[in-house]
Amino acid sequence: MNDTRRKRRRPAEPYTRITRPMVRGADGQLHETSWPEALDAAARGFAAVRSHYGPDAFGMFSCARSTNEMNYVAQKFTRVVMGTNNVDSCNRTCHAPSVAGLSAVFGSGGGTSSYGEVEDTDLIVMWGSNARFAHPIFFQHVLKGIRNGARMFAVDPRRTSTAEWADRWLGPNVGTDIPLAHAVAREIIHAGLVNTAFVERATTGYEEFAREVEPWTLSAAEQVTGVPAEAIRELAHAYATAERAQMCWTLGITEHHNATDNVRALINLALLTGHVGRYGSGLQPLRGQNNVQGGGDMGAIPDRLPGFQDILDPGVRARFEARWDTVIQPRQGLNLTRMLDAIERGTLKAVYCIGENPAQSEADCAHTVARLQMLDHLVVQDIFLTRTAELADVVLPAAAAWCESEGTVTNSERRVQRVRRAVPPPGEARDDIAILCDLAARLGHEWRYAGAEEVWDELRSVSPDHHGMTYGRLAEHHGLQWPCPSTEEVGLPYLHGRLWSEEPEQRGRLAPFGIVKHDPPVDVVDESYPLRLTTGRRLDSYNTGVQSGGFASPLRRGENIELSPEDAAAYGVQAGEVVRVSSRRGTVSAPVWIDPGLRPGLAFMTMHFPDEVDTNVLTIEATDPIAGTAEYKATAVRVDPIAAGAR
Ligand SMILES: Nc1nc2c(c(=O)[nH]1)N[C@H]1C(S)=C(S)[C@@H](COP(=O)(O)OP(=O)(O)OC[C@H]3O[C@@H](n4cnc5c(=O)[nH]c(N)nc54)[C@H](O)[C@@H]3O)O[C@H]1N2
Ligand SMILES: Nc1nc2c(c(=O)[nH]1)N[C@H]1C(S)=C(S)[C@@H](COP(=O)(O)OP(=O)(O)OC[C@H]3O[C@@H](n4cnc5c(=O)[nH]c(N)nc54)[C@H](O)[C@@H]3O)O[C@H]1N2
Ligand SMILES: [Mo]
Repeated sequence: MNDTRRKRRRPAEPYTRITRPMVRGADGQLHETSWPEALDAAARGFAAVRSHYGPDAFGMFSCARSTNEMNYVAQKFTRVVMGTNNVDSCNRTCHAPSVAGLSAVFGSGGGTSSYGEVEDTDLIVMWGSNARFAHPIFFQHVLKGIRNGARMFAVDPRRTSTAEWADRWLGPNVGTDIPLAHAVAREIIHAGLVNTAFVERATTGYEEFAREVEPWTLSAAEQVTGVPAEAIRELAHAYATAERAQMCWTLGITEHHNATDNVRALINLALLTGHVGRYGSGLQPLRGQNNVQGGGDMGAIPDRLPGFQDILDPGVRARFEARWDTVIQPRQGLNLTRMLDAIERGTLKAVYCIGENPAQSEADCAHTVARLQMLDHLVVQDIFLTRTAELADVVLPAAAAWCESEGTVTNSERRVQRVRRAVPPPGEARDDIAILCDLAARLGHEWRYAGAEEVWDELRSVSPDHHGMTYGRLAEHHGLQWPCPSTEEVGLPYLHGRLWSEEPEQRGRLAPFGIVKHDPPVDVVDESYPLRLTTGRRLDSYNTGVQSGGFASPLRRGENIELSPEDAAAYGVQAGEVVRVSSRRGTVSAPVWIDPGLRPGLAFMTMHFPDEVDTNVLTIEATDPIAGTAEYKATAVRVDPIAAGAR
């Protein structure tokens, strides 16, 4: 197996913005060209695939860093111009399990609380979330909450920067969150701390749930999770007796092969204690990219139309068909994971990839690159020449939505906010929506949007949850939270208050407990691969490093394989020494960093520095069957010193 893939740039050489369109020539290289030629080439390829193989041979990867308006147009392009529901985004790699779990319980995938509520709560649980690094703005609210007297528990295998701020740190073994949550639930039940009024009024399936968690005594859970029984007991009592409590989680919960079950296990705790549907108490999956919440809300996912409306509902489809003058396929499309599978099966032939870098961000990325190379037609629209763009037939230079475009984005508290064009895009780079519309026109659909606001007003006309949010009102109120069905309303700060209603008919559909079971990570730690590698983020870098790699930072230390002091000693390796890290899929080399926050047997890497180390060469493609999210958080690896002569 190859030791890191072919290097295209020198590590120190930053990505530079792309300013002219490019088309792959007969010589196999990408060449700069004019916009009309690039758009013609892009459209020609899509038309050819559509006519030879049918609509479902097309797939759209939409951009969670761009605006709501762009995501609305991208999914409309997929459904109306190409005639398929194969549209998705990076939500698949992170919080799709949160959306699946919350939707199954509450009928809606959004976080239930507002950021401000963590300032006014008694207990904050950060479960599998390193918000101090990954959600620094939200973390400011957490710090205010702590200053106001809230206690914080952090649940993370690593003693993270977030854990440093917590009153208590629980460090479970990777992939043991269900036993831990079940033991918390069992302790709450046995200590008589269940909120029986809420359970009886608002939930279903309690008896079966209580039976399911019964074997998870504190000591049984201690054995599997490694968390001392007393610490589990303390978390259970703190959560159940708090007047108000916020359960926040992120990828430590969702990047697992059984992630939707993990999410259900945390939701169960809120149902048991009534910590949902009230001011100050709620469930917060802190979303990843700046507009990943909005992308899903806009229908840039395979199972929902704009306004998170179910594609399987004939009434919903009929309304969109009338509005768009089209026929929508009465079935869910493929999610990103399944689209990649379909490329390998030979049924998906063309991909339009907007602001996504799967060649680097997907688990087992060497496999993903091989799949992308099987496509008949790959169009990449980005602001930088990414690894994925380097594989494309056509590259279209986009304006950066966050500072060069008009539109809106939606954050984890469901707040829709305006973004504005502050600077012009470089060179010939163009707005994502304008590019999409030019391609639609070449494929027979003339959409004449005068600007982002017109797109937004079309969305408002089809999405009841967004109806009351005009651009004028968004500016006036500094953003509004959905649902906001009329221009008289300011949106809901917290969701599911209905579950507390005295009137059965106002409670609506009750919230079911999830009956979920422990299922350890797929990539087994054994004698050949004795270390558990988990991957994640650092404060100073962003995702695949495309946007953060180009700027010098005294903080940034590049990729490392982070080891506990004990393991470094056992392997006889020093800090800074370059070692080989191997998994069952590949090998990379990285310098050692010694982190006393890691326990023996646990290692950590990021995915921020592809030119130094392609971490996803190591990770496993095992995916959650419901959400399609990969188990990035649990890889089995081996660390080998590089023999002096071979260095
Ligand atoms: N600075 C910075 N901020 C970012 C990003 C970035 O790249 N850089 N990316 C953005 C994106 S797209 C996202 S999705 C978010 C992600 O935000 P986070 O989810 O907070 O980030 P991660 O570091 O990936 O993972 C969080 C923690 O999960 C822990 N963990 C690993 N395995 C387990 C487990 O089995 N159980 C539990 N309980 N915990 C576990 C890890 O040790 C890690 O500390 O951040 C967003 N914000
Ligand atoms: N090992 C490991 N791998 C992971 C994860 C992990 O924890 N561990 N986390 C996963 C997660 S949560 C995520 S979200 C993914 C992230 O995976 P990706 O979304 O593939 O990675 P990003 O680096 O965020 O890429 C975003 C792209 O959008 C482009 N872009 C930015 N703004 C705009 C715009 O306005 N318009 C257009 N057209 N393009 C724009 C950027 O240049 C960049 O190329 O990685 C996943 N991969
Ligand atoms: Mo993410």
